[in-house]
Amino acid sequence: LLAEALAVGRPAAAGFEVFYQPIVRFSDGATVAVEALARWTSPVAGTVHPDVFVSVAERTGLVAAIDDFVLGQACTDATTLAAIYGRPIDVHVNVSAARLGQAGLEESVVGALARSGMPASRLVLEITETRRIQDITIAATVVSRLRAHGVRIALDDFGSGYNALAQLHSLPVDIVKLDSTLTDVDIAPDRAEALCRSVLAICTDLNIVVVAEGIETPSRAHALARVGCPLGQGYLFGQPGPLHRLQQPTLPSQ
Ligand code: G
Ligand code: G
Ligand code: MN
Ligand code: NA
Repeated sequence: LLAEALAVGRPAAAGFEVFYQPIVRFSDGATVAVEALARWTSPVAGTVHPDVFVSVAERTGLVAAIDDFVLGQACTDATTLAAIYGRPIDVHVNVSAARLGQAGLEESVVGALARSGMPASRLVLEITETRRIQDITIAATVVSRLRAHGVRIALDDFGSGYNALAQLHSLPVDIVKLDSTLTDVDIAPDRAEALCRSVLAICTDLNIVVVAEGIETPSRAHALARVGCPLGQGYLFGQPGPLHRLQQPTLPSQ
């Protein structure tokens, strides 16, 4: 079904769309970026959860088509996003780690930037891993080439699964997205704070900016801000939604 939907070459016509979720600065609640997220309403099967279609797409080699659609749409939407927030903001786009070992990613990124006119300095590629990166040397080369264009690289889901400390040794990244399991101060406050504080210290040493994921409650936001985390993302600040539903979120009061 997914192959049929993508075979047409126009994912939007097959029910794909792009949602955006704000990434917020803890200190003043300002939205500094949005993450673009693929959504699919199949004309045949109805709403398909992204975890489902992304993993199917990765196993069947179709994920590049989805990633490129989201990349193109997000770059095109950058002008509207700047109008909504009153200033240019960063746009995060997910890239399957499998693509770092394949040809064509650099061309896709350069092409999407050229067609949209979006400056490379506003684009952040989030490397999302579901399997171990096959060849870390090739991946590091691709990442370096992308960074040479002025694009920034984020390591997604850091601290869970395959996204471990060793990746920071091998890959030159600009941003780390702290996985929500580490930021859950509601369940294990002392351990979560210690883990977040330690990752922040490492990232500060490496000149890497940290975004805390899964900020659902004011207590998580305050704990992360307290340990010095600059940026956060989660349902507290805004659910992923279509472009027209984006608005400035407000930080909860102390
Ligand atoms: O948006 P949501 O949390 O429901 O997404 C589920 C998973 O799908 C997340 O891990 C997210 O990174 C991934 N995902 C969402 N959109 C894209 C996309 O455009 N490309 C890739 N490769 N992964 C995506
Ligand atoms: O893996 P990645 O970081 O790309 O996944 C992003 C997805 O995480 C979003 O698409 C969204 O569906 C989900 N998400 C965003 N904020 C929250 C949150 O506060 N709590 C939970 N459980 N999921 C979230
Ligand atoms: Mn992501
Ligand atoms: Na994540």
